Amino acid sequence: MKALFVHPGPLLYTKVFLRLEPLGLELVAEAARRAGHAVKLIDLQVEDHNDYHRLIAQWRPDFIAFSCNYLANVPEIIDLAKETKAVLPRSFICVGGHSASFTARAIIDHGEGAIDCVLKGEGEAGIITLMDAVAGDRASVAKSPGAVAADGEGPPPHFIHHLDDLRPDRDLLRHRRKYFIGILDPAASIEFSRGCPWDCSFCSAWTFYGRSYRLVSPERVVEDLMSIREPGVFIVDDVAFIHAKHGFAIGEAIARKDIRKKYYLETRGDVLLRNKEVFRFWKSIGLEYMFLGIEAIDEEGLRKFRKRVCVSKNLEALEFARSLGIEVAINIIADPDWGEERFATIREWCMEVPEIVNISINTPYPGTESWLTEERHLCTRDYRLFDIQHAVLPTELPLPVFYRELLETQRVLFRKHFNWRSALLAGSEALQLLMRGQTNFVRGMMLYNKTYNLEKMLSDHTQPVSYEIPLPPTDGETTLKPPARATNLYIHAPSERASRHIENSTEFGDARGRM
Ligand code: B12
Ligand code: SF4
Repeated sequence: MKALFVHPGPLLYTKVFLRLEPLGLELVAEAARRAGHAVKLIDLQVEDHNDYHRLIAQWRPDFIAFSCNYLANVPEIIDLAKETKAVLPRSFICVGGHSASFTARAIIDHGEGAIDCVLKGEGEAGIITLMDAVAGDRASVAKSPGAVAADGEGPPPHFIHHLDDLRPDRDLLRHRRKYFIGILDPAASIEFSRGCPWDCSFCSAWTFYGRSYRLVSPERVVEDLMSIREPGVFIVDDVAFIHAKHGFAIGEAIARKDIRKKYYLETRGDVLLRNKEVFRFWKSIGLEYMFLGIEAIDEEGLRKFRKRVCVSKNLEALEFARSLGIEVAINIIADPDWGEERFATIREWCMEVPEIVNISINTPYPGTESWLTEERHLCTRDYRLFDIQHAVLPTELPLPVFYRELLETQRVLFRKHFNWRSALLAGSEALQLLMRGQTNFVRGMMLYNKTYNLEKMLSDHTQPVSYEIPLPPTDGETTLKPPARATNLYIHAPSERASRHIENSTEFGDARGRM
């Protein structure tokens, strides 16, 4: 079959700070290619809808698969599916990815016949069986593992046999130089591990993989890294280097091969402190930037998010990262109930720490525990606003005042990093990038004010809504009661976890987040 894999368009964040290659989709597309299908991939983060329509008109694929990791992309994908079905009525249209897995039935319903199937879970395993069913007996589609169709639902999705069996088809992307993260421009993405053994209440990374945690072997990582041409590399793992041994083994293999890249990763404060030597070693081989999900600066907030770490540990982690000379960005979650005073306290705190601070908004979304337990009623059900940059719960302050405070806080933080010293530094690095023809970082900085703008944020709330996210079940608390608890949210049943003793004590940890 001719199969087209599609990544949807950019979201707010992508326009300014970073744009990353769609690694998950490259992996799924490669699995289909290996099974003998002709494959193309289009990334609408860097191409537009006209390019998409031109491609389907010329190539006329039999199978079109959209990647839906982000809820905010749901309306765009549904509209594209409907437009495609109108011109290629015999094509098979499927949607997969993180958010699609948690909202599968709603996506089928919104599609009104245009979307033939949502494929839940890891795509590499399910896509082959699904494509076999499409090519052979379409009536058996609804029996494929992970499939949700209008006329039924298959058994739960399977995990792939081993992460080492996978390979992303990086050559499928036509504009590789468009991917960047901050000053790492261009940057490729790579995966060292999959899943997360923690269970924060606002996050769905762990529910998707049934709290499992699997590793890619160092040999396989190095092989992949050697095929990457870009000088910058973003490590997509939810929490990097949970296992010191694995982190060292990869680092040492990289050093032996004398691979020179600059790396960006995300991890937790307690992991950083537990595995100091790994991060020190990684600094020596090119680790330059790190993102730490601090989320709250008070114990109560951390408990509420079930972060299983305390404030003092997080502060100690920041100090350690500073001592290594790694540039750190941290995230703080703003609650819609914040008032002016709270924003002022946060601004003050942020000005005291040298790190780059990112502020997101507390957003319950399908697949998280908060989705089931949040008692406040959603004030909007527009998928496009579920991007943790907009308020979807009622704000204590009038909405314009809340956004004004938020934007002011973000602006203060942005200015903090663009003082004359860093501006000079960034200016000279930007100049070097421009001289190499890389404009992503500079363009992003120029778009800041236009993107993070009060009128724009408010007008996003007044757009006509074609598709509404279904309401959470009303028996949220019951769903979370023992013995089932959060396992009811899982897409993949719990399975392998490398060194299961790590965080084993929290396996069915109590909902109050005791450590
Ligand atoms: C890396 C990452 C990013 C990267 C972007 C990666 C990219 N190119 O898209 C960055 C840092 C840019 C990012 C940003 C954001 N992210 Co993010 N991100 C992740 C993270 C940690 C890993 C994703 C990843 O690359 N995994 C590795 C690859 C191999 O897996 P994958 O992409 O999931 O693909 C697999 C499956 O999903 C599936 N699949 C994927 N596509 C398809 C298609 C088909 C047809 C099929 C069958 C299967 C399939 O098969 C793939 C292979 O197994 C996830 C958490 C997680 N573990 O999933 C959060 C996550 C996806 N992000 C999240 C959020 C909220 C955001 C932001 C909105 C945050 C913000 N501050 O604005 C932004 C918006 C991004 C944007 N597009 O503008 C949420 C999603 C929430 C939601 N329900 O919408 C997640 C789940 C984290 C969480 N806390 O819960 N993110
Ligand atoms: S540690 Fe990070 S990835 Fe894991 S559950 Fe918490 S927020 Fe999600």
